[in-house]
Amino acid sequence: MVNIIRVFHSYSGENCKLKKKDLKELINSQMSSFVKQVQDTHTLDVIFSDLDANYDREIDFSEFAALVAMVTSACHVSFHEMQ
Ligand SMILES: [Ca+2]
Repeated sequence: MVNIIRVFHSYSGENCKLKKKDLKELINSQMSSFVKQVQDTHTLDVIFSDLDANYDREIDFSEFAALVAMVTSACHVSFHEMQ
């Protein structure tokens, strides 16, 4: 949990919110094993708008936590498929 918060902070800066480019960097560098690399703008736009629950064009930690939950859930399914 602490690591998740640290990773978020390392990309969010002082205002504790991710802009679209920050989210792209975070996904591509920290979640590349689990989330297909976000290269095209459309995919990034879809992920970003799905997460931005309050439509302020930034991703706060609670919105980011939804992505962590989705990735964790997908990993759980993959884990069972490998057994
Ligand atoms: Ca938001």
